[in-house]
Amino acid sequence: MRQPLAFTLVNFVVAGSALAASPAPALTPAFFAAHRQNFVAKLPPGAIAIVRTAPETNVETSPDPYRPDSDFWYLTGFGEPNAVAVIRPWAPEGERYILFVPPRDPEQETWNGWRAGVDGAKKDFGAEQAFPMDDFARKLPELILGAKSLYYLDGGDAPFRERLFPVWNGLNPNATVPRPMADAGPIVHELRLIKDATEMALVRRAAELSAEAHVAAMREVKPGRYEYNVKAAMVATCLNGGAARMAYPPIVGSGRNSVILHYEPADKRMDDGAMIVNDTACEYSMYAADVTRSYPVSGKFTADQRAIYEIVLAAQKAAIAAVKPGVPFHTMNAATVDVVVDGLLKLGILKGTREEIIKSGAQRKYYPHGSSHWVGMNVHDPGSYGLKDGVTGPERYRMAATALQPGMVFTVEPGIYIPEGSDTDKRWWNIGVRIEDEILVTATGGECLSCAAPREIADVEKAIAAGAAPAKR
Ligand SMILES: [Mn+2]
Repeated sequence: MRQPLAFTLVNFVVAGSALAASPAPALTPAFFAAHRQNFVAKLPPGAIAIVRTAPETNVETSPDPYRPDSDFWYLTGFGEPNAVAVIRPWAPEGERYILFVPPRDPEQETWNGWRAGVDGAKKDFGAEQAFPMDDFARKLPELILGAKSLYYLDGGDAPFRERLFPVWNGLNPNATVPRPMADAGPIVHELRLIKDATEMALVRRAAELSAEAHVAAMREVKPGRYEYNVKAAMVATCLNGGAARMAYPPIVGSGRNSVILHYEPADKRMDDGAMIVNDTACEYSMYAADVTRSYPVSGKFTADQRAIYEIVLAAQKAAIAAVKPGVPFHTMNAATVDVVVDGLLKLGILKGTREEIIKSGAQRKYYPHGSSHWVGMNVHDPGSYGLKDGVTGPERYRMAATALQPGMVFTVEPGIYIPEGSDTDKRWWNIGVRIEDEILVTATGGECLSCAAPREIADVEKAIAAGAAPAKR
């Protein structure tokens, strides 16, 4: 019989695909202990942290395997639902790290999988103490006794938080204001922003596997085939490479769907002459990738498709070239906007001067999103962009002030989308192009993790030509 551990921790130590270059590192309890140590170092003296994982999913709510909350997993490595971590740095040794977990239960395990149980939580996950989850409410008052402030994470389980607060405030029934408490999210998210060596290897693996999937997808492209053939090639490559799931719902849109930023149905026949935007990537061992390629169904760019594509590619390269430690996050977006505006002016799709257009934001008609976001355990990782309070909408792209540091990972993904009916020559209609890669900040610049997916026109055309198989449904 397999040990319970095999379904929890080892669940994330998936054997590397034979195809991909970077080996997957083994995740040890020390990896998570280091995250807890860094977290504790950021807590104020006397604080207690209570961290809940994500609510359980089932076949009705998600077709994918259960995914623990990213923050909870980052701190614990514990992959089962219905668990809570309690961290009390000020308590005596042996009472500082406590896990509440689903207890061993042969009948329940037969339905829903192996459990680590209370013993496994101590032995395999480093908990100094562990209890069945059902004991949490009863033990909570004694655990919070002596804590000066509460740092919590509810893992998306709002009822958990609502039950927690009255207990915390109930410690002093005479208080007229709530006792000090804060969302622990910003602290964990700041840590997650800088990837350690193991995390870098996982992000790299997710990006490389996704790049491999994009090559496989290009081989599926041919007039008469369907968007779902492209999507299926992506999903097959990710899962064959050991991904537990996709990093986000695949976006494969051709023709008029190529100008929809988040087109999900993938049910349309791919017609000769149309462009495809394929924004699809794998999640590997809890780390996401985010990669987009765009190409013509015919396998050969028309002059007009090429003209738009070359602007987007030049914009992406300009932004990647600008990456280095110390520059503010908005640098990449500004670099893409300059190139996109200049390119659209040259084609006559925008009119005026670069300065006027950027000031009025007129380019947003065809380039409506920002160039970059953090990537990590989540595809839109929650690290801070260094925005002042109240900055919303497209201003965010211009104002993101966080200075780049080695170990940060983000996308560079300019795009141009010209919907039918746009105020342009008809020949541009329904051309959508987005090129997206993941960049790791190094000591000297930016390293593209996903650029093994072809993006030069000649390379893209070659990759599509390599898959001249007969049309299928
Ligand atoms: Mn993205």
